[in-house]
Amino acid sequence: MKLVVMGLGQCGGRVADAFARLNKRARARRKVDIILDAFAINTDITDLSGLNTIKADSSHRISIGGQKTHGHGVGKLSEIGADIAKESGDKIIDAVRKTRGFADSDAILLVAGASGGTGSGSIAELTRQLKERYFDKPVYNLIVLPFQQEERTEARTIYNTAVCLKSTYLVADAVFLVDNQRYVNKDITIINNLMDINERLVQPFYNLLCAGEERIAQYVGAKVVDAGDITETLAGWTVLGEGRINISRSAFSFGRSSNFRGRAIEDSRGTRAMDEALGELSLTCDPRDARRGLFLVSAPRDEINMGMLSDVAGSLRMVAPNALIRYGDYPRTKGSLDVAVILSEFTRVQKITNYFNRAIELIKLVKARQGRIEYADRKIEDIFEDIPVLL
Ligand SMILES: Nc1nc2c(ncn2[C@@H]2O[C@H](COP(=O)(O)OP(=O)(O)OP(=O)(O)O)[C@@H](O)[C@H]2O)c(=O)[nH]1
Ligand SMILES: [Mg+2]
Repeated sequence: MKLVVMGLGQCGGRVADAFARLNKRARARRKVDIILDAFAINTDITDLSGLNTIKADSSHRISIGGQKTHGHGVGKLSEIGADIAKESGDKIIDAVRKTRGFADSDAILLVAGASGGTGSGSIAELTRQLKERYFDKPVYNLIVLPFQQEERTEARTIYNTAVCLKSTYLVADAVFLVDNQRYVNKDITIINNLMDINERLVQPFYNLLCAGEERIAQYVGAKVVDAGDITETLAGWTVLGEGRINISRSAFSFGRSSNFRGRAIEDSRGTRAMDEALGELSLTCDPRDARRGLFLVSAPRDEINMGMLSDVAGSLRMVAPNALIRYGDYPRTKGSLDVAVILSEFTRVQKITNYFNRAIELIKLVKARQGRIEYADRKIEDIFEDIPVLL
């Protein structure tokens, strides 16, 4: 599957940069292209120049809203981010449309941090404009949720996040949710931590996107996962993860173990990698609420067999019994067995409900302060309507 990736704001730009590196790796090691082009769009010029891999010309690092912000960002005011996206949509879409890869891409992925101003405010509006122009191309969003610390210290964090989530859900074909807090590592400094998080959050896409692009027969799976399988899986709230089991063999052993104990350990590798993938999901959620799922087993060819694939499918079905599950294999990796999993079309995500509830509390508080106390008597569904939509 081939994507065009557009990163909005600082977080979005850096994650798009990580996707661009993923493509470098796919090209160098596997001779396939999975990210046909990557863009960063920001109101902050300094952030644009801090990127490493996205091409440095002005049609790949696109500066917007210069008149409103003088190149310094929108300072968390996502309403301004949305206004700027409304004004700059044409400029951005023109830049993207002209690139070599756009026509050949299977989908567009827009990325933003939910709690900031530029990315959070512009992502839904740009998604809407892209969908309007390219109605036959899926447009997905990847939303990065804030750290717990950010939620504690600033009310605006919760409000922006809720507004962004509500807006993006209304327009995108699917919304990948990535929770920064899931990746926290207290031992390293924040910037390294962010770079580290970015590399880790794009990693599950690597095998998933490469698998359907392989043209060399020995690397094509018995059951291929291609762009069609992935687009059929993606709808609404979506999470993903990857688990890895190292396969260490002694220099003297070839192929599979003949010893029963060794064979049992080998046979359980797939399900163990699936367990790990489910433990590494990009957001804590209840898989029973997912309506669709997909997994891909990537391993050396002699590690993959139909029995193992159906065991892995069985273990996913146990935890996600309400999901229609697609799957496939990819005989490509050396030294490890990887399972990448996507769960999609969630009917309920507790963490998102919490953002909405907390934003409603904030809105009530503000309105009450303004003397509109009747808010206290209104039903929650009615107040939900009052969470603004940035479209
Ligand atoms: N995973 C990850 N999160 C990031 C990164 N940079 C910022 N964030 C998170 O993104 C949120 C802030 O969004 P930003 O992208 O900095 O904001 P912006 O879109 O540039 O908007 P303004 O600066 O307000 O104009 C916070 O929750 C940060 O923790 C990054 O490189 N990786
Ligand atoms: Mg910024």
